[in-house]
Amino acid sequence: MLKLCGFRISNYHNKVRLVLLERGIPFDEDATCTPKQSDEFLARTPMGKVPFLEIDGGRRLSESQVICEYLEEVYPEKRLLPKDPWERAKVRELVMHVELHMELVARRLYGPIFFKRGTLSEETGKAIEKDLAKGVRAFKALARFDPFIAGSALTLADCAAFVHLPLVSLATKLAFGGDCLEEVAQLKPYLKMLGERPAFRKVSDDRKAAQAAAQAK
Ligand SMILES: N[C@@H](CCC(=O)N[C@@H](CS)C(=O)NCC(=O)O)C(=O)O
Repeated sequence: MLKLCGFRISNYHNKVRLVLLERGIPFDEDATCTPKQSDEFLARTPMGKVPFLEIDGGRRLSESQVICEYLEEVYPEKRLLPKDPWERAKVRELVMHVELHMELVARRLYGPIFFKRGTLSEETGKAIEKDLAKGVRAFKALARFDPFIAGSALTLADCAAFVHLPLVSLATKLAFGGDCLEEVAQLKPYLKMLGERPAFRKVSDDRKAAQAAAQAK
């Protein structure tokens, strides 16, 4: 049995949860795992990050993309990576660009913006804006919106885009007063279209509920 460990506000946790739900793969979830640097937690996930997957209570796997690709190989139903090697690589390319050149860059804003942790110097802000502009340019060059970002079929790239891009938009709006993704005109209708799929709607509703519960605490 699979157990997904993390919390439902985490975009990376939600990416894996989305894949599991969309593909109809049965799983348990421990949604109370928050990142820690304790020895006990590091023994379960080596960077102290979430999500991680526990398999049959013993084996563990970290890194959301590695988990999604493991699920792809082990569960043949309703795959989210195309069979053709070129098309597969293009999906991975999109995921990599969204995560490495957009989400990870915007993530440097989350501490000061969302958690009042640290401050954002003008110099750092400018560097982030510059790097994000490159990421957005690359995304615009790669995303097909046909109607999915890698083409006519839903893929892992859509799961990544759905959880990460709204966060990138929000963080840049709050930090810089403007959404760095505003110029990608197809993005809003695309995210709305994805949000109408039951698995995507569920992950989104559960994230909002988890956020409301965290705020109430
Ligand atoms: N590359 C990792 C990123 C996971 C990640 O950054 N998770 C966040 C929560 S959304 C976390 O655990 N942060 C704690 C930390 O960075 O120490 C993945 O794809 O799983």
